[in-house]
Amino acid sequence: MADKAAIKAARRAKFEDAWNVIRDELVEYAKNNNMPNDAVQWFHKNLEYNVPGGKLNRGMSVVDTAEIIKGRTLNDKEYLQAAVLGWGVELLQAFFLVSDDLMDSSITRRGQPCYYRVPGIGLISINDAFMLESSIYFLLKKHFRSEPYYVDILDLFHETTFQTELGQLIDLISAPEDHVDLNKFSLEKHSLIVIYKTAFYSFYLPVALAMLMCNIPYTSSTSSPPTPLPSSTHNTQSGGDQGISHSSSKTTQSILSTLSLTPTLSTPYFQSLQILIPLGEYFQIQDDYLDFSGLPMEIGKVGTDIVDNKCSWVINTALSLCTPAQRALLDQNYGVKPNSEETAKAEAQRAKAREEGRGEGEEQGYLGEHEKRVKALFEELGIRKLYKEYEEGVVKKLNEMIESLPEPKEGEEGLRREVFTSFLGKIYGRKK
Ligand code: DMA
Ligand code: MG
Ligand code: MG
Ligand code: MG
Repeated sequence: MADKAAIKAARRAKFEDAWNVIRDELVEYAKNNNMPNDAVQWFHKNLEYNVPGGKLNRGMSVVDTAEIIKGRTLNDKEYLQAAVLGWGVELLQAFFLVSDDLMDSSITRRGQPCYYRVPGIGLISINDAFMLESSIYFLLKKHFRSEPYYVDILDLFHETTFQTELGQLIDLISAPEDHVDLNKFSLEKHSLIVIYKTAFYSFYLPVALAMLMCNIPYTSSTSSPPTPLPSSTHNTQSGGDQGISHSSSKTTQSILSTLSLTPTLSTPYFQSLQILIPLGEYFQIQDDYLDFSGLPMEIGKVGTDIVDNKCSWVINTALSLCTPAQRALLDQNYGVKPNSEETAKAEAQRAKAREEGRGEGEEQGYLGEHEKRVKALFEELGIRKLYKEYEEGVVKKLNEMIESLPEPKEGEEGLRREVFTSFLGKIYGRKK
Protein backbone atom coordinates (compact mmCIF):
# COMPACT_ATOMS: atom_id res chain seq x y z
CA MET A 1 0.00 0.00 0.00
CA ALA A 2 2.77 2.43 0.98
CA ASP A 3 4.59 1.38 -2.18
CA LYS A 4 1.57 2.13 -4.31
CA ALA A 5 1.25 5.59 -2.76
CA ALA A 6 4.96 6.23 -3.31
CA ILE A 7 4.73 5.21 -6.97
CA LYS A 8 1.73 7.49 -7.42
CA ALA A 9 3.56 10.41 -5.80
CA ALA A 10 6.61 9.83 -8.01
CA ARG A 11 4.48 9.79 -11.18
CA ARG A 12 2.89 13.05 -10.13
CA ALA A 13 6.26 14.63 -9.33
CA LYS A 14 7.60 13.63 -12.76
CA PHE A 15 4.56 15.17 -14.46
CA GLU A 16 4.96 18.34 -12.38
CA ASP A 17 8.64 18.54 -13.37
CA ALA A 18 7.55 18.57 -17.01
CA TRP A 19 5.35 21.56 -16.19
CA ASN A 20 8.40 23.64 -15.27
CA VAL A 21 9.91 23.00 -18.70
CA ILE A 22 6.61 23.70 -20.47
CA ARG A 23 5.89 26.87 -18.48
CA ASP A 24 9.37 28.21 -19.25
CA GLU A 25 8.82 27.60 -22.98
CA LEU A 26 5.63 29.65 -22.81
CA VAL A 27 7.18 32.49 -20.82
CA GLU A 28 10.13 32.49 -23.22
CA TYR A 29 7.69 32.99 -26.10
CA ALA A 30 6.40 36.18 -24.46
CA LYS A 31 9.99 37.39 -23.96
CA ASN A 32 10.92 36.63 -27.57
CA ASN A 33 7.96 38.70 -28.69
CA ASN A 34 9.50 41.82 -27.11
CA MET A 35 7.07 41.88 -24.22
CA PRO A 36 8.16 44.19 -21.40
CA ASN A 37 9.13 42.63 -18.12
CA ASP A 38 5.84 43.38 -16.36
CA ALA A 39 3.89 41.56 -19.10
CA VAL A 40 6.23 38.55 -18.88
CA GLN A 41 5.77 38.49 -15.11
CA TRP A 42 1.99 38.78 -15.49
CA PHE A 43 1.84 35.83 -17.90
CA HIS A 44 4.05 33.79 -15.58
CA LYS A 45 1.71 34.48 -12.68
CA ASN A 46 -1.35 33.65 -14.77
CA LEU A 47 0.15 30.28 -15.66
CA GLU A 48 1.29 29.44 -12.13
CA TYR A 49 -1.91 30.57 -10.41
CA ASN A 50 -4.27 28.72 -12.74
CA VAL A 51 -2.62 25.66 -14.26
CA PRO A 52 -0.68 23.37 -11.89
CA GLY A 53 -2.66 23.35 -8.59
CA GLY A 54 -5.42 20.84 -9.34
CA LYS A 55 -5.82 17.08 -9.02
CA LEU A 56 -4.10 16.65 -12.45
CA ASN A 57 -6.29 13.61 -13.22
CA ARG A 58 -6.98 14.80 -16.75
CA GLY A 59 -3.40 15.62 -17.66
CA MET A 60 -1.84 12.55 -16.12
CA SER A 61 -4.40 10.35 -17.85
CA VAL A 62 -2.72 11.11 -21.17
CA VAL A 63 0.56 9.66 -19.88
CA ASP A 64 -1.17 6.73 -18.14
CA THR A 65 -3.26 5.88 -21.21
CA ALA A 66 -0.28 6.04 -23.59
CA GLU A 67 1.59 3.62 -21.31
CA ILE A 68 -1.34 1.23 -21.09
CA ILE A 69 -1.76 1.23 -24.88
CA LYS A 70 1.94 0.64 -25.48
CA GLY A 71 2.19 -1.87 -22.64
CA ARG A 72 5.46 -0.34 -21.40
CA THR A 73 6.89 2.84 -19.89
CA LEU A 74 7.52 5.71 -22.29
CA ASN A 75 11.02 6.71 -23.36
CA ASP A 76 12.15 10.31 -22.68
CA LYS A 77 10.98 11.72 -26.00
CA GLU A 78 7.59 9.98 -25.76
CA TYR A 79 7.20 11.12 -22.15
CA LEU A 80 7.77 14.76 -23.03
CA GLN A 81 5.24 14.55 -25.87
CA ALA A 82 2.64 12.87 -23.64
CA ALA A 83 3.31 15.47 -20.94
CA VAL A 84 2.83 18.32 -23.44
CA LEU A 85 -0.55 16.83 -24.42
CA GLY A 86 -1.41 16.30 -20.75
CA TRP A 87 -0.50 19.85 -19.80
CA GLY A 88 -2.41 20.96 -22.90
CA VAL A 89 -5.53 19.41 -21.36
CA GLU A 90 -4.71 21.12 -18.03
CA LEU A 91 -4.29 24.47 -19.85
CA LEU A 92 -7.66 23.96 -21.51
CA GLN A 93 -9.16 23.18 -18.12
CA ALA A 94 -7.54 26.32 -16.63
CA PHE A 95 -9.02 28.39 -19.48
CA PHE A 96 -12.48 26.96 -18.77
CA LEU A 97 -12.19 27.36 -15.00
CA VAL A 98 -11.04 30.98 -15.00
CA SER A 99 -14.05 31.81 -17.23
CA ASP A 100 -16.41 29.50 -15.36
CA ASP A 101 -15.66 31.14 -12.00
CA LEU A 102 -16.36 34.58 -13.44
CA MET A 103 -19.64 33.43 -14.99
CA ASP A 104 -20.70 31.46 -11.88
CA SER A 105 -19.63 34.30 -9.51
CA SER A 106 -17.67 31.74 -7.55
CA ILE A 107 -15.61 32.59 -4.50
CA THR A 108 -12.81 30.06 -4.14
CA ARG A 109 -11.14 27.40 -6.27
CA ARG A 110 -8.45 24.91 -5.28
CA GLY A 111 -8.39 26.40 -1.79
CA GLN A 112 -7.56 29.95 -2.90
CA PRO A 113 -9.57 32.93 -4.14
CA CYS A 114 -10.86 32.54 -7.70
CA TYR A 115 -8.40 34.23 -10.07
CA TYR A 116 -10.72 37.10 -11.01
CA ARG A 117 -11.04 37.97 -7.30
CA VAL A 118 -7.30 38.43 -6.81
CA PRO A 119 -6.68 42.16 -6.22
CA GLY A 120 -5.66 43.87 -9.47
CA ILE A 121 -6.88 41.07 -11.76
CA GLY A 122 -10.65 41.51 -12.17
CA LEU A 123 -11.77 41.52 -15.80
CA ILE A 124 -8.20 41.22 -17.12
CA SER A 125 -8.80 37.56 -16.27
CA ILE A 126 -10.81 37.34 -19.52
CA ASN A 127 -7.71 38.04 -21.61
CA ASP A 128 -5.68 35.82 -19.29
CA ALA A 129 -8.13 32.98 -19.96
CA PHE A 130 -7.65 33.46 -23.73
CA MET A 131 -3.90 33.34 -23.22
CA LEU A 132 -4.18 30.02 -21.40
CA GLU A 133 -6.06 28.64 -24.39
CA SER A 134 -3.60 30.03 -26.96
CA SER A 135 -0.72 28.54 -25.01
CA ILE A 136 -1.97 25.08 -26.02
CA TYR A 137 -1.50 25.77 -29.72
CA PHE A 138 1.95 27.25 -29.25
CA LEU A 139 3.01 24.04 -27.47
CA LEU A 140 1.38 21.75 -30.04
CA LYS A 141 3.17 23.54 -32.87
CA LYS A 142 6.49 23.36 -31.08
CA HIS A 143 6.27 19.67 -30.19
CA PHE A 144 4.06 18.06 -32.86
CA ARG A 145 4.32 20.06 -36.06
CA SER A 146 6.15 17.34 -37.97
CA GLU A 147 4.00 14.44 -36.75
CA PRO A 148 1.55 12.90 -39.25
CA TYR A 149 -1.26 13.23 -36.69
CA TYR A 150 -0.62 16.95 -35.97
CA VAL A 151 -3.78 18.09 -37.74
CA ASP A 152 -5.86 15.45 -35.91
CA ILE A 153 -4.63 16.75 -32.55
CA LEU A 154 -5.52 20.31 -33.55
CA ASP A 155 -8.93 19.17 -34.72
CA LEU A 156 -9.55 17.28 -31.50
CA PHE A 157 -8.62 20.22 -29.24
CA HIS A 158 -10.74 22.60 -31.34
CA GLU A 159 -13.78 20.35 -31.52
CA THR A 160 -13.62 19.51 -27.80
CA THR A 161 -13.38 23.21 -26.95
CA PHE A 162 -16.46 23.94 -29.07
CA GLN A 163 -18.40 21.09 -27.41
CA THR A 164 -17.46 22.37 -23.94
CA GLU A 165 -18.54 25.90 -24.85
CA LEU A 166 -21.90 24.56 -26.07
CA GLY A 167 -22.22 22.82 -22.70
CA GLN A 168 -21.38 26.01 -20.80
CA LEU A 169 -23.95 27.85 -22.93
CA ILE A 170 -26.79 25.52 -21.99
CA ASP A 171 -25.61 25.41 -18.37
CA LEU A 172 -25.77 29.21 -18.19
CA ILE A 173 -29.00 29.84 -20.07
CA SER A 174 -30.75 27.15 -18.03
CA ALA A 175 -29.85 29.21 -14.94
CA PRO A 176 -31.03 32.80 -15.52
CA GLU A 177 -30.16 35.08 -12.60
CA ASP A 178 -33.39 37.03 -12.60
CA HIS A 179 -35.98 34.35 -13.22
CA VAL A 180 -36.30 31.02 -11.43
CA ASP A 181 -38.55 28.47 -13.12
CA LEU A 182 -37.98 24.95 -11.85
CA ASN A 183 -40.38 23.57 -14.49
CA LYS A 184 -37.60 24.11 -17.01
CA PHE A 185 -35.29 21.60 -15.32
CA SER A 186 -35.23 17.88 -16.06
CA LEU A 187 -32.78 15.01 -15.78
CA GLU A 188 -32.63 14.80 -19.60
CA LYS A 189 -31.63 18.44 -19.80
CA HIS A 190 -29.11 17.82 -17.06
CA SER A 191 -27.56 14.93 -19.03
CA LEU A 192 -27.13 17.07 -22.11
CA ILE A 193 -25.54 19.91 -20.12
CA VAL A 194 -23.04 17.75 -18.27
CA ILE A 195 -22.02 15.58 -21.21
CA TYR A 196 -21.17 18.69 -23.23
CA LYS A 197 -19.66 20.86 -20.49
CA THR A 198 -17.60 18.14 -18.80
CA ALA A 199 -17.45 14.66 -20.34
CA PHE A 200 -15.79 15.45 -23.68
CA TYR A 201 -12.90 17.52 -22.40
CA SER A 202 -12.34 15.72 -19.09
CA PHE A 203 -12.57 12.11 -20.26
CA TYR A 204 -12.64 11.61 -24.01
CA LEU A 205 -9.99 14.23 -24.84
CA PRO A 206 -7.12 12.74 -22.76
CA VAL A 207 -7.78 9.21 -24.03
CA ALA A 208 -8.17 10.27 -27.67
CA LEU A 209 -4.94 12.31 -27.47
CA ALA A 210 -3.05 9.31 -26.12
CA MET A 211 -4.47 7.12 -28.89
CA LEU A 212 -3.36 9.64 -31.53
CA MET A 213 0.11 9.78 -30.02
CA CYS A 214 0.24 5.99 -30.26
CA ASN A 215 -0.64 6.23 -33.96
CA ILE A 216 -4.10 4.66 -33.68
CA PRO A 217 -5.88 6.03 -36.79
CA TYR A 218 -8.45 8.72 -35.92
CA THR A 219 -10.84 8.26 -38.79
CA SER A 220 -11.96 5.14 -40.54
CA SER A 221 -10.93 4.70 -44.18
CA THR A 222 -14.17 2.88 -44.97
CA SER A 223 -17.47 4.71 -45.04
CA SER A 224 -19.19 2.13 -42.83
CA PRO A 225 -20.10 3.34 -39.34
CA PRO A 226 -17.86 2.32 -36.41
CA THR A 227 -18.66 -0.87 -34.56
CA PRO A 228 -20.57 -0.18 -31.34
CA LEU A 229 -19.99 -2.16 -28.16
CA PRO A 230 -21.91 -5.42 -28.08
CA SER A 231 -23.29 -4.48 -24.65
CA SER A 232 -27.04 -4.29 -24.21
CA THR A 233 -26.68 -1.98 -21.21
CA HIS A 234 -27.07 1.01 -23.53
CA ASN A 235 -30.66 0.29 -24.22
CA THR A 236 -31.79 0.44 -20.65
CA GLN A 237 -32.36 3.62 -18.66
CA SER A 238 -29.05 3.80 -16.85
CA GLY A 239 -29.28 4.04 -13.10
CA GLY A 240 -33.00 3.66 -13.46
CA ASP A 241 -33.44 1.01 -10.82
CA GLN A 242 -34.87 3.46 -8.31
CA GLY A 243 -36.24 5.71 -11.00
CA ILE A 244 -34.37 8.65 -9.49
CA SER A 245 -30.93 8.67 -10.91
CA HIS A 246 -30.46 9.97 -14.38
CA SER A 247 -31.80 9.36 -17.80
CA SER A 248 -28.64 9.51 -19.82
CA SER A 249 -29.05 6.55 -22.12
CA LYS A 250 -31.31 8.23 -24.61
CA THR A 251 -29.22 11.40 -24.58
CA THR A 252 -25.96 9.45 -24.80
CA GLN A 253 -27.25 7.37 -27.69
CA SER A 254 -28.40 10.33 -29.71
CA ILE A 255 -25.11 12.18 -29.12
CA LEU A 256 -23.13 9.09 -30.16
CA SER A 257 -25.05 8.69 -33.37
CA THR A 258 -24.26 12.32 -34.32
CA LEU A 259 -20.59 11.91 -33.48
CA SER A 260 -20.05 8.67 -35.35
CA LEU A 261 -20.89 10.41 -38.61
CA THR A 262 -18.73 13.54 -38.57
CA PRO A 263 -16.15 12.39 -39.54
CA THR A 264 -16.39 8.61 -39.52
CA LEU A 265 -14.46 7.89 -36.35
CA SER A 266 -12.48 4.69 -36.25
CA THR A 267 -13.76 1.98 -33.92
CA PRO A 268 -11.40 2.47 -30.93
CA TYR A 269 -12.31 6.19 -30.68
CA PHE A 270 -15.99 5.45 -30.98
CA GLN A 271 -15.84 2.70 -28.37
CA SER A 272 -13.97 5.05 -26.03
CA LEU A 273 -16.73 7.60 -26.42
CA GLN A 274 -19.33 4.99 -25.58
CA ILE A 275 -17.72 4.46 -22.19
CA LEU A 276 -16.23 7.88 -21.49
CA ILE A 277 -19.41 9.87 -22.08
CA PRO A 278 -21.37 8.07 -19.33
CA LEU A 279 -18.22 8.08 -17.17
CA GLY A 280 -17.95 11.86 -17.59
CA GLU A 281 -21.61 12.25 -16.80
CA TYR A 282 -21.07 10.34 -13.55
CA PHE A 283 -18.08 12.59 -12.76
CA GLN A 284 -20.14 15.77 -13.14
CA ILE A 285 -22.95 14.27 -11.05
CA GLN A 286 -20.29 13.81 -8.36
CA ASP A 287 -19.32 17.47 -8.84
CA ASP A 288 -22.96 18.54 -8.44
CA TYR A 289 -23.35 16.38 -5.35
CA LEU A 290 -20.13 17.74 -3.81
CA ASP A 291 -21.30 21.30 -4.50
CA PHE A 292 -24.10 20.56 -2.03
CA SER A 293 -22.39 18.17 0.40
CA GLY A 294 -18.63 18.75 0.19
CA LEU A 295 -16.60 20.68 2.72
CA PRO A 296 -14.66 23.60 1.22
CA MET A 297 -11.52 22.42 2.97
CA GLU A 298 -11.86 19.15 1.06
CA ILE A 299 -13.22 20.26 -2.32
CA GLY A 300 -11.29 23.55 -2.34
CA LYS A 301 -14.32 25.57 -3.39
CA VAL A 302 -17.53 26.97 -1.93
CA GLY A 303 -20.67 25.56 -3.54
CA THR A 304 -22.69 28.06 -5.60
CA ASP A 305 -25.20 25.90 -7.48
CA ILE A 306 -28.21 26.67 -5.24
CA VAL A 307 -27.72 30.44 -5.28
CA ASP A 308 -26.84 30.34 -9.00
CA ASN A 309 -30.12 28.58 -9.92
CA LYS A 310 -28.21 25.71 -11.58
CA CYS A 311 -29.87 22.74 -13.26
CA SER A 312 -27.83 20.32 -11.14
CA TRP A 313 -28.34 16.62 -10.38
CA VAL A 314 -29.27 17.49 -6.80
CA ILE A 315 -32.19 19.83 -7.59
CA ASN A 316 -33.47 17.53 -10.35
CA THR A 317 -33.43 14.57 -7.98
CA ALA A 318 -35.19 16.63 -5.31
CA LEU A 319 -37.83 17.77 -7.83
CA SER A 320 -38.59 14.18 -8.79
CA LEU A 321 -39.37 13.30 -5.15
CA CYS A 322 -40.82 16.31 -3.36
CA THR A 323 -44.38 16.83 -2.13
CA PRO A 324 -46.35 19.89 -3.30
CA ALA A 325 -45.48 21.70 -0.04
CA GLN A 326 -41.79 20.94 -0.47
CA ARG A 327 -42.01 22.04 -4.08
CA ALA A 328 -43.42 25.39 -2.96
CA LEU A 329 -40.46 25.82 -0.62
CA LEU A 330 -38.07 25.15 -3.51
CA ASP A 331 -39.93 27.58 -5.79
CA GLN A 332 -39.57 30.29 -3.15
CA ASN A 333 -35.96 29.71 -2.16
CA TYR A 334 -33.95 28.09 -4.98
CA GLY A 335 -31.79 30.51 -6.95
CA VAL A 336 -32.55 33.45 -4.63
CA LYS A 337 -29.50 35.66 -4.13
CA PRO A 338 -28.48 36.65 -0.59
CA ASN A 339 -29.63 40.13 0.44
CA SER A 340 -27.16 42.97 1.00
CA GLU A 341 -26.90 42.29 4.73
CA GLU A 342 -26.09 38.63 4.10
CA THR A 343 -23.56 39.52 1.39
CA ALA A 344 -21.85 41.91 3.81
CA LYS A 345 -21.69 39.20 6.49
CA ALA A 346 -20.15 36.76 4.01
CA GLU A 347 -17.52 39.31 2.96
CA ALA A 348 -16.72 40.10 6.61
CA GLN A 349 -16.28 36.39 7.30
CA ARG A 350 -13.84 36.07 4.42
CA ALA A 351 -11.92 39.19 5.51
CA LYS A 352 -11.56 37.72 8.99
CA ALA A 353 -10.25 34.45 7.53
CA ARG A 354 -7.70 36.40 5.48
CA GLU A 355 -6.59 38.38 8.51
CA GLU A 356 -6.17 35.28 10.62
CA GLY A 357 -4.19 33.67 7.83
CA ARG A 358 -6.57 30.71 7.57
CA GLY A 359 -6.97 31.08 3.81
CA GLU A 360 -10.37 31.67 2.29
CA GLY A 361 -10.49 28.23 0.75
CA GLU A 362 -11.14 26.56 4.08
CA GLU A 363 -14.14 28.62 5.07
CA GLN A 364 -17.54 26.98 4.95
CA GLY A 365 -18.83 30.22 3.48
CA TYR A 366 -21.69 32.21 4.89
CA LEU A 367 -25.08 30.76 4.00
CA GLY A 368 -28.01 33.08 3.39
CA GLU A 369 -31.46 32.16 4.72
CA HIS A 370 -32.82 31.00 1.33
CA GLU A 371 -29.87 28.75 0.66
CA LYS A 372 -30.09 27.32 4.19
CA ARG A 373 -33.74 26.34 3.66
CA VAL A 374 -32.97 24.61 0.36
CA LYS A 375 -30.08 22.70 1.91
CA ALA A 376 -32.23 21.59 4.83
CA LEU A 377 -34.86 20.28 2.41
CA PHE A 378 -32.23 18.38 0.42
CA GLU A 379 -31.18 16.71 3.69
CA GLU A 380 -34.81 15.94 4.57
CA LEU A 381 -35.30 14.27 1.17
CA GLY A 382 -32.29 12.03 1.85
CA ILE A 383 -30.15 13.26 -1.06
CA ARG A 384 -27.02 11.76 0.51
CA LYS A 385 -28.47 8.26 0.52
CA LEU A 386 -29.95 8.63 -2.96
CA TYR A 387 -26.58 9.74 -4.26
CA LYS A 388 -24.87 6.69 -2.79
CA GLU A 389 -27.45 4.44 -4.46
CA TYR A 390 -26.95 6.23 -7.75
CA GLU A 391 -23.17 5.88 -7.47
CA GLU A 392 -23.26 2.15 -6.76
CA GLY A 393 -25.68 1.57 -9.66
CA VAL A 394 -23.76 3.58 -12.22
CA VAL A 395 -20.39 2.08 -11.28
CA LYS A 396 -21.81 -1.41 -11.71
CA LYS A 397 -23.12 -0.51 -15.18
CA LEU A 398 -19.88 1.14 -16.21
CA ASN A 399 -17.94 -1.95 -15.15
CA GLU A 400 -20.27 -4.11 -17.25
CA MET A 401 -19.72 -1.86 -20.25
CA ILE A 402 -15.95 -2.00 -19.78
CA GLU A 403 -16.07 -5.79 -19.56
CA SER A 404 -17.88 -5.95 -22.90
CA LEU A 405 -14.90 -4.29 -24.65
CA PRO A 406 -12.78 -6.57 -26.81
CA GLU A 407 -9.33 -6.90 -25.22
CA PRO A 408 -6.13 -6.90 -27.35
CA LYS A 409 -4.02 -10.08 -27.07
CA GLU A 410 -1.29 -10.29 -24.43
CA GLY A 411 1.71 -8.24 -25.61
CA GLU A 412 -0.24 -6.51 -28.40
CA GLU A 413 -0.63 -2.72 -28.53
CA GLY A 414 -4.15 -1.38 -28.34
CA LEU A 415 -7.00 0.01 -26.32
CA ARG A 416 -7.11 -2.11 -23.15
CA ARG A 417 -9.89 -2.24 -20.58
CA GLU A 418 -7.39 -0.95 -18.03
CA VAL A 419 -7.61 2.52 -19.67
CA PHE A 420 -11.17 2.73 -18.42
CA THR A 421 -10.88 0.83 -15.14
CA SER A 422 -8.03 3.15 -14.13
CA PHE A 423 -10.25 6.18 -14.81
CA LEU A 424 -13.08 4.67 -12.83
CA GLY A 425 -10.68 3.84 -9.99
CA LYS A 426 -9.51 7.46 -9.88
CA ILE A 427 -12.99 8.91 -9.43
CA TYR A 428 -15.07 6.27 -7.61
CA GLY A 429 -16.13 7.54 -4.19
CA ARG A 430 -14.19 10.77 -4.58
CA LYS A 431 -14.58 13.47 -1.93
CA LYS A 432 -12.80 16.24 -3.80
C1 DMA B 1 -17.73 23.14 -14.78
O1 DMA B 1 -18.99 23.09 -14.26
C2 DMA B 1 -17.61 23.01 -16.24
C3 DMA B 1 -16.56 23.58 -16.87
C4 DMA B 1 -16.45 23.49 -18.33
C5 DMA B 1 -15.50 24.30 -16.17
P1 DMA B 1 -19.14 23.71 -12.78
O2 DMA B 1 -19.42 25.17 -12.86
O3 DMA B 1 -20.08 22.84 -12.02
O4 DMA B 1 -17.67 23.51 -12.18
P2 DMA B 1 -17.21 23.97 -10.73
O5 DMA B 1 -18.13 23.30 -9.75
O6 DMA B 1 -15.79 23.45 -10.61
O7 DMA B 1 -17.29 25.45 -10.71
MG1 MG C 1 -18.56 26.73 -11.67
MG1 MG D 1 -20.23 26.45 -14.26
MG1 MG E 1 -19.94 22.39 -9.95
